[in-house]
Amino acid sequence: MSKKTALITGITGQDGSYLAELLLSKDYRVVGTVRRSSTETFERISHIEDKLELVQADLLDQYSLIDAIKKTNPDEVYNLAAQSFVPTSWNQPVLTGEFTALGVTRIMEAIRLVNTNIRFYQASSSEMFGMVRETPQSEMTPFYPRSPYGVAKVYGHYITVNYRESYDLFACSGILFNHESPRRGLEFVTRKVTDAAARIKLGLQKELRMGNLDARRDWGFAGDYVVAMWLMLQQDKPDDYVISTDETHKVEELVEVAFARVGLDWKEYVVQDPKFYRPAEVDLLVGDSTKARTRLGWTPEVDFKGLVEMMVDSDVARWTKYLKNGGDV
Ligand code: NDP
Ligand code: GDR
Repeated sequence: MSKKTALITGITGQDGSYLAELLLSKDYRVVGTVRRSSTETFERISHIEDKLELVQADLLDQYSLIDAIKKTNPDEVYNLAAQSFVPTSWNQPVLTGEFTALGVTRIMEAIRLVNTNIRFYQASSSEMFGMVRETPQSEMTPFYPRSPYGVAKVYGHYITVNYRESYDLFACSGILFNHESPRRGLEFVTRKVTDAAARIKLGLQKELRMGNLDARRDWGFAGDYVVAMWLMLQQDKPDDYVISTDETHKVEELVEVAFARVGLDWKEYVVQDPKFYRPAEVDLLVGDSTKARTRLGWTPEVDFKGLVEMMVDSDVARWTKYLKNGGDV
């Protein structure tokens, strides 16, 4: 049998890099879309770049998406690209809607025009549950998004469901709860905390300014979550799945575990700063991933403490190398 081809939008992001590694290990031909920038943002895929094909495309540009799909002829398309940082969605709500909502329609239109046999994965989010209507949250829980990002993801989810029902596309929406890794962007809370704990331990930073420490999230490991994305596209029928650890922890616990890993008491370093509070907060998220566990046979392998410690250790190693090399990472 010939190799399967997967096309990943957002390959330069956290999830794109882990998914590319997974698919390469399964002997896929892996194509990623990248957008033009004055400096390359390929840090997360530099270790596998020679095994990937990269094509230029932007979620804002319909023709570039059609062209990318036509030229590369994928069996599977994973739409991971988005404006993914919740606070930015209040500063750039229209752009967030263009990327994160309408971008999904553009890529599905490209699939519909080029080849309706392509299997499609949409990166939906637990942020769609927002002010939660029930706890824990499952595929049946109504949405109540609390940010322009969450609203845009609800659109992305429903357009995926609608194209599946309108055009009989094999289109799946993965409703993924927060997932993190040493490759997480530095502005997200987990990485902000693990990076700061490492820097404070090594004398590179004095304090950590934080927003709401009472928010609760269901945090898992990105490497586990990309397996669920792939499994969704290997089933007989397309469907939507919640992917989560089914455990919730406060931001305060995250800070405590991260600082404890480097032998520090977080209370001596963490300062609360109104700048990091959001206009509307999502207070509590905890998933019910029973459907994914029973139908896909998926289970996460890394737990909360293991995840935070993995990230702290990685940041300590990175900054230790920086200091050893006289300020060059
Ligand atoms: P990242 O922010 O790390 O990566 C986002 C990717 O999207 C980058 O590759 C970025 O490219 C690309 N991108 C942004 N805008 C455009 C555009 N206009 N055209 C083409 N590419 C674009 O996100 P994650 O890897 O963490 O998340 C992947 C997806 O999953 C996102 O859709 C996110 O919203 C969603 N999600 C994430 C969760 C999480 O906890 N991580 C949970 C639930 C959903 P560039 O490098 O050029 O900026
Ligand atoms: P989230 O992730 O908004 O859940 O979206 P983030 O890590 O940004 O925030 C999680 C919670 O931590 C609280 N918080 C802070 N957050 C940040 N970034 N910085 C701070 O200083 C800080 N202090 C407290 C927040 O208020 C929030 O409650 C992520 C993204 O990856 C989305 O793309 C994805 O869809 C969802 O997860 C599931």
